[in-house]
Amino acid sequence: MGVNSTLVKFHNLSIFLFCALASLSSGQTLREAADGAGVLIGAAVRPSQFGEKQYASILAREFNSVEPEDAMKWRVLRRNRRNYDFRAGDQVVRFARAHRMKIRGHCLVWGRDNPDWLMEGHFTTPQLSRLLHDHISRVMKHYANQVFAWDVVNEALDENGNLRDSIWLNQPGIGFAADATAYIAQVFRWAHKADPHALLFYNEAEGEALNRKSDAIYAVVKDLKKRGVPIDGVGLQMHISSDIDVESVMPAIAANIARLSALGVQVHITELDVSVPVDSRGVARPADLEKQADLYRAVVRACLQNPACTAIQTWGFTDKYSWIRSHSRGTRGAALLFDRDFEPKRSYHALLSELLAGRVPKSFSPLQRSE
Ligand code: 9MR
Repeated sequence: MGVNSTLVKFHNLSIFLFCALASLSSGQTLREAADGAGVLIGAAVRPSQFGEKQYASILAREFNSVEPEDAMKWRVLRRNRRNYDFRAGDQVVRFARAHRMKIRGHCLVWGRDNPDWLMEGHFTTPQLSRLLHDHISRVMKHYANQVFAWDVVNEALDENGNLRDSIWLNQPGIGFAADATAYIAQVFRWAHKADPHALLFYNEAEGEALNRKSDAIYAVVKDLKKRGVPIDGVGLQMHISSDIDVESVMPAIAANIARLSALGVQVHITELDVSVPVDSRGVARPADLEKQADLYRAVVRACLQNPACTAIQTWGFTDKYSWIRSHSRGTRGAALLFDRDFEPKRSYHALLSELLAGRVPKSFSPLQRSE
């Protein structure tokens, strides 16, 4: 190992120790720091884990907001056509209320993860339209006054920024296949009617920086605003990898948040995780965990810089439970703030110190509709 790389490692280690000590001596949790900064810090949760003591206590201590990772999806709520099964979603609501946390709802309209009876039911357009309208109304009314913001539509665009074929758009769709975003406009209107107080979000993947996809998201939101559609925000998922170059990507993310906020919508970072390469035992290299911490820090900074970026949510919080390992067939993982033994990682300390650094005061309440 050369002298330079030893020096770099020593430098990085000192920064880590400094941040860790600073956050320990501040004695503050993410939740307290986020309350101070006026931003929501959330995590996607699995209610089946609430009985696990460490899981529940860290979640309640460190976060002021939760979102069910799967419990409010069609697959879970609509196991069969006749009944709505709110049990898992209600568990999330009970946990959040007991610990005074906000709840984001996810998600009402998505082409994926729908039950077989729906996907294979050969429904006609009028039948599908009725089914979706009924779903949005029932679910939003059930969770009215509990869920403050909903991902109404999730991932309607493909990687090139074109509308994805889906049961809701054109297979056979709910009746608007000829007019690009009209089906999105329709479901936002239904959602607003069902719960006029809820904040309504369009949630999307891979559109965080400046690229074809984020251009398309921008164009869709601009168009919806022009049509007077009640949309309050854009969810930028932020599933990113430690391989990306923090220096070049972060200015683009900040610029993207800025252009969206100029349209008059809020931005939530909805599904943040930073995956790193792992070995067969799921262990990551320290250097990658350092890069990961830098990326967490930079994402939080990009959000806090803009008063319209009002929530930062990670997709889970412990490496014990994350979608990444199975998704990457075991090659990546360790993407979250706490390790598999619930110990806070460098990324935790990076995020905490960034939240403690504070933010510009907001000009509106992030929890209410601004009309
Ligand atoms: O993490 C979620 C996993 O448990 C589910 O099996 C999967 C399919 O419903 O969805 C995962 O979450 C996705 C989220 O709902 C939308 N954005 C991408 C997320 C990761 O795939």
